[in-house]
Amino acid sequence: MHWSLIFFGFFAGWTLGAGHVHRKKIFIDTDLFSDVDDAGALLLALTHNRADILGININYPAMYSGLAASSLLGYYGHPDVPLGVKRPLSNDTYFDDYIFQNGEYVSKVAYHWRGNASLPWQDASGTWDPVELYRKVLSEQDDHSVTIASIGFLDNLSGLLSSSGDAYSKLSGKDLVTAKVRELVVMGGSYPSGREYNFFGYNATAVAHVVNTWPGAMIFSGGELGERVMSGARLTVEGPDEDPVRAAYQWYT
Ligand SMILES: *[C@@H]1O[C@H](CO)[C@@H](O)[C@H](O)[C@H]1NC(C)=O
Ligand SMILES: *[C@@H]1O[C@H](CO)[C@@H](O)[C@H](O)[C@H]1NC(C)=O
Ligand SMILES: *[C@@H]1O[C@H](CO)[C@@H](O)[C@H](O)[C@H]1NC(C)=O
Ligand SMILES: CC(=O)N[C@H]1CO[C@H](CO)[C@@H](O)[C@@H]1O
Repeated sequence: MHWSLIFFGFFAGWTLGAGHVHRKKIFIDTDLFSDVDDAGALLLALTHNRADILGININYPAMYSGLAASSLLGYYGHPDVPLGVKRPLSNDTYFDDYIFQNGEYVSKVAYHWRGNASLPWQDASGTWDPVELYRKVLSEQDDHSVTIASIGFLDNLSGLLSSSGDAYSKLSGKDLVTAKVRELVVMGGSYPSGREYNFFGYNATAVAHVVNTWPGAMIFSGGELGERVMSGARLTVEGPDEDPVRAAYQWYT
């Protein structure tokens, strides 16, 4: 993803009954791999008292992305949140061959915070298949209760839409989405027109499939919204020394 602004939008937007903290049920689909903003988004989501994180899927097939997410989940006190990673798992790490200025942070967060991870070091084979995880988690939720936040590529969501009934639910992927999902919030695209990385950068066919066939409400947060929003500066200066996302911003920038 490129901007975590999307989170401010939907955390700020919901209503509270008097005295009740409504915790929004959120499933996050992220490309925690290259740009550090996905780490910033996970920090916000995992520490926000009104977010009930049901699961995290990583839509880039990289082992270290899964390990880093596992470290973040453990560090922020959510070791039980289930985690999926797109297959086949590779040992790819990010190399910035576009402007050569940005550093790799994912394997470093995974390594330095491996003590907080539920996964064994250098082995992400215990993570879920993302489509299976979507099906399991959605089948267990109340109807129309889940917000899916997509802050990366849309391949796994495309896979969910194409899935058929399984041990978790007899419903097809589309019917499962219709029954359980309240809204899909997508950081992707540019509006009214343009070219944005999450849409063209990996598999545009999967993007078109999701955008054209998703059976419920969709909200799009375009690249233009976050283009000039620089995240992480204050965290890197004032954040706790031991915070993994603070370190991620330092390594990346
Ligand atoms: C994360 O790991 C560090 C170092 O092992 C440990 O001190 C800390 O308690 C762990 N945090 C959590 C939330 O498990
Ligand atoms: C990734 O690296 C680990 C540790 O060196 C190794 O066990 C594994 O086979 C590698 N996986 C791939 C797909 O190359
Ligand atoms: C891209 O997405 C489409 C639609 O989901 C899928 O059929 C195709 O296999 C994907 N291509 C790659 C290279 O992953
Ligand atoms: C459309 C697509 O690429 N879906 C993928 C989502 O993730 C699962 C699990 O890794 C893959 O098997 C699918 O191919």
